[in-house]
Amino acid sequence: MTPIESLTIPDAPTIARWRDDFPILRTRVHGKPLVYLDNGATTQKPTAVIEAERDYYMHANANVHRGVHWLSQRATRDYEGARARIASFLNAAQPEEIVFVRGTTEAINLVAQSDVRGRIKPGDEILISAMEHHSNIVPWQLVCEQTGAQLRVVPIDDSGTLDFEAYERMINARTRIVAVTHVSNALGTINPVERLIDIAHAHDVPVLLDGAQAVAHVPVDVRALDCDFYAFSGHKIYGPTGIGVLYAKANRLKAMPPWQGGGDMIRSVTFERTEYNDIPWKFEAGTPNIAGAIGLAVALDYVRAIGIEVIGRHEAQLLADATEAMRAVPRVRLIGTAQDKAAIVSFVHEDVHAHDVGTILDHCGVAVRAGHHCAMPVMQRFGVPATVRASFALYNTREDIDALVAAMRKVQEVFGR
Ligand code: 7TS
Repeated sequence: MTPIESLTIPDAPTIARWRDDFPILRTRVHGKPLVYLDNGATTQKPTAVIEAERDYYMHANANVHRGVHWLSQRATRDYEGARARIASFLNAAQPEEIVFVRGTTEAINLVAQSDVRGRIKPGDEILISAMEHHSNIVPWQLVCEQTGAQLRVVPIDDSGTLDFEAYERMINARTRIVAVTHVSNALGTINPVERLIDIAHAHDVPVLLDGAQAVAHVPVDVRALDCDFYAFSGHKIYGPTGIGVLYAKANRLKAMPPWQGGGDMIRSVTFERTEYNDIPWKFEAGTPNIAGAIGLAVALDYVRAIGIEVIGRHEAQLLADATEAMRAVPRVRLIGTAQDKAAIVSFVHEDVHAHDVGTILDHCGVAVRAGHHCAMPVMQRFGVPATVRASFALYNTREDIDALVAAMRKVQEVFGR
């Protein structure tokens, strides 16, 4: 991989060209130009992705894996081709390690129910962290309720950094899985996933990484990481909603029982006995989101063409600039100040509730998320009901940060003491 230092920061004309790829960025809201800083919730889509979905329905729509006719064969080729491109993006060993799901949430539920539930006993443990999104908490709580296993939570410090020593202490012979986020959606923390995986594997414990906030911002090589499972959502990496990926090592997928039953996941069915399909189709019951899979592959091609390291470099600059700018805003306190961070700036105003801040920002055309970010335990850890979160993507600019800061001045005017 090219060292990040050797890459130049993309210049303004380059970013302007990227922005042109995203038609929605020309929208005006409340009479002002849209400043879209809610990329942690979902990213906008480039024309290439929108066109790919349109093209599929215009010229290639048919069901997959079951038609002798030309269109069905074409749809199957495009759908399976998308799987191969996604495998290549993640550097998976083979396309069969890519299971199409609705998103990160479904991927984690699949692993919880199919892989973990069957091999976990009362008194066994599931290890997560204190910075998880609800979708990497609740599926494990369900497994615990179903089996009598125990959920254990690795704490984080005041900067939002994982307590690595606590992690080393807490993993033990009863741990059946480690499930941690690669990047925190509420704090921006990038976890030291290589080290976490090394230690888990030394204990023979498989690791699931929640890549929802990572895959669009940091390079992900599942083979270099040696993670057992990697989950992400298409819509957070410039792709469509309703499509996501569970990467899993082939031998794990082979050993896992199906999760949902139905068409396409079988080889043969009688009332006495059903033989299941090979991986990954064993986990893809029913007609899949064909257009979504194709759109996601195009989104990943788009990211690859720009280069994830180039995007990372640009976003690192945005993070540095936004952090400095927000630190200078009176009465604002940043929540999440880890050393290693993705471009997410979460903050509270000491006198104004996050929802009120969000509303004023919206009136200024600035879209942010205000709330608990589906990470209520993170809010509890920091003793706040909610934060305002500005989360950046490749098309954001220094001007977007200036607009955010100007809108914060408006907050001060309206609510300030
Ligand atoms: N994991 C993390 C770390 C997330 O940030 C999200 C969504 C999910 C899982 C769930 O992804 P889904 O596509 O299955 O819904 N996070 C956010 C957010 O921060 N604001 O809105 C959704």
